[in-house]
Amino acid sequence: MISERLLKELNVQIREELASYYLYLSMSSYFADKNLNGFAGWMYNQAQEEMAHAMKIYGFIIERGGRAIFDALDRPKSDWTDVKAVFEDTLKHEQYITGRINKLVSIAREENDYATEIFLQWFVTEQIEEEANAEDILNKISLLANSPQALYLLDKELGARGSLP
Ligand code: OFO
Repeated sequence: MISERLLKELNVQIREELASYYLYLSMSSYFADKNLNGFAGWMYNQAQEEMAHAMKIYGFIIERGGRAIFDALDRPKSDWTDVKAVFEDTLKHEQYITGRINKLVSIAREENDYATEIFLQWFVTEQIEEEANAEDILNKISLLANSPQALYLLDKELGARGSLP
């Protein structure tokens, strides 16, 4: 059985992952509005991944005999100054989520809950990729130097990840 303290934090994490889903959908919509459909598709697919993260935790809570609680979500930010600002926010957000995952691992250790600690390892690894992806795109955006052609090519490249619904 999972401890009350850890269950509470895992439920907070479901909300954080759903908030990530909401934020990335909002970013996707921002890009679609600017006719950057490759960026929009990339963010839409990122949002889907966040929903999958939330469901992974939901499934784990159920498996361990706990009760999942779905808390209210705040309205996500919906406007940015430019493409770069969106990915700066993405990187900041992922760094925050990494901190949350590390906190969960610490609590699992304190509670001697080895099953939860092992479960969380997947998220530890995933966060390395999440931060690296955001950093990689941010670096590419820094090289654009206000060139519309370069932005068009990057939009095309990001669109390869998947399209809008
Ligand atoms: Fe769920 O990793 Fe991003 O937020």
